[in-house]
Amino acid sequence: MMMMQVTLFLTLLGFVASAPSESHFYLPIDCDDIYRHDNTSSSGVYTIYPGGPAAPLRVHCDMDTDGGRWTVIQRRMDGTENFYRPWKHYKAGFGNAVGEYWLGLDNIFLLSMRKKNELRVDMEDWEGGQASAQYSSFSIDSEITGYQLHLGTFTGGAAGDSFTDHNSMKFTTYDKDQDQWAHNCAHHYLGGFWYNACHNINPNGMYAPHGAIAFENVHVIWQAWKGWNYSLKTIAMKIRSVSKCSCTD
Ligand SMILES: [Ca+2]
Repeated sequence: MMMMQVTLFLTLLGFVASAPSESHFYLPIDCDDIYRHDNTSSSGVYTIYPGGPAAPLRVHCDMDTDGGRWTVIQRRMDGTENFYRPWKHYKAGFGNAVGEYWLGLDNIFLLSMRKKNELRVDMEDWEGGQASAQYSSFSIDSEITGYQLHLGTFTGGAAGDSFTDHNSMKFTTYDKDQDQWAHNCAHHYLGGFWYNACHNINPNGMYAPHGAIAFENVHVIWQAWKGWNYSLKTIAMKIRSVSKCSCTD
C-alpha cells in the first residue's frame, strides 16, 4: 500500500517536474534543486517537497560547504531539542529547521528514492576544532524493511570513518529494537539510530553543554575523531545529489 502511495507521488512529481523551470509550478525536491534553480541562494531554511505538492517540508540548506547544495537531514547545535524519542517521532521527524532537528525517516526515504545522494557529516568540538566525514553514497529503505541503511565508501574527511560499521543496519528507537545487541541500544545509549551492537557514532545521543562527560557512549559521539568520552558541540548530517544534471532519475 505504501509503495503504491509512493509510486503515485512520484508519478505526480514527474508530471510537475516536466513543467518549465520558470513556471510557478516549480517544486524543489531538495536543496540541490533550490541551488540549481538559483545559484545565488544562500545557506538557510527553505521549503522542499520530497513527498509531493501536498507535503511541504522545512529544511536547512547548506549552500556554502564544498560547493553547497546540501540538504541537512539531522542537526545538533545547542541541546535545545530532545532526541530521546519513540519510533513514531523518528519516523515523522521533529525539531525546527532553524535549529536542531531530525528530518524524519519517511522523508529521508523519499529523498533516497528521488535521487542518488552522497553524505557529508560536519562536526565541531568545544575547542574550536572542525572535522568532517564523507561517504560516496547514502540511502535508506522504507519502513517495511526497517529503514535499512545503505552507506557507500568513506571518501575522506579529518573526522575519520566511524560510520561504516553501521552500514546495513536497521533503525532502532527505545520502543523498537532492530539492532544486533541482546538488549536495546537506543534505550541504553539514549538516542535513535542505525545501531549495530551498538555504535561508533551516536549523533542523536544526549547533548552535553561541554566536551567532558561523566558517562561513556551515551552522548553525541564520533569515535574516530574524539573518542568515546567526548560529547561534540555540533554535528550535522547532510546529503547531496551526485547527479551532474538537474534530472530527477
Ligand atoms: Ca537488540
